[in-house]
Amino acid sequence: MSDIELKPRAKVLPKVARPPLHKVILVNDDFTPREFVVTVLKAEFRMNEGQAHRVMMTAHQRGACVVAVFTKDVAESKATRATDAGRAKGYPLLFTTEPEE
Ligand code: TYC
Repeated sequence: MSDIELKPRAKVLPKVARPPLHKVILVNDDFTPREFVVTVLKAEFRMNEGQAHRVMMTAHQRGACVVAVFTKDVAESKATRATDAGRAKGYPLLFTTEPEE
C-alpha cells in the first residue's frame, strides 16, 4: 500500500433534485361572474382580495393568467377543485396546468 495521502480537491456534494413545477392557469370566459372568480381564487389559492382581483382582471383582459406554481400533483388537484367549484354553479370557469419551462 502507498503511504501517500491524496487530498481530495473538491468536495462531492450530494445532488438534491428539485421536483419540476407546474403552473396553474386561469382561463377567461364570458359568463363566470368576476366576484365568483375572486371567491374561488381566495378559497383555493389562499389569496387575499387584492391579489385575487388582480389575477382575475389579468385573465379577463389578456385571456389567461398564471395563478401559481406547485408540484404536478398539487397543481392538478387545485386546478380540478377550482374548476369543479365553477361547474357546481353552472359556470364554465376553467383552470388548466402546464409544466414550467
Ligand atoms: N370575463 C368574466 C366576466 O366578464 C370574468 C372572468 C374573469 C371570468 C376571469 C373568468 O378567468 C376568468 N364576467
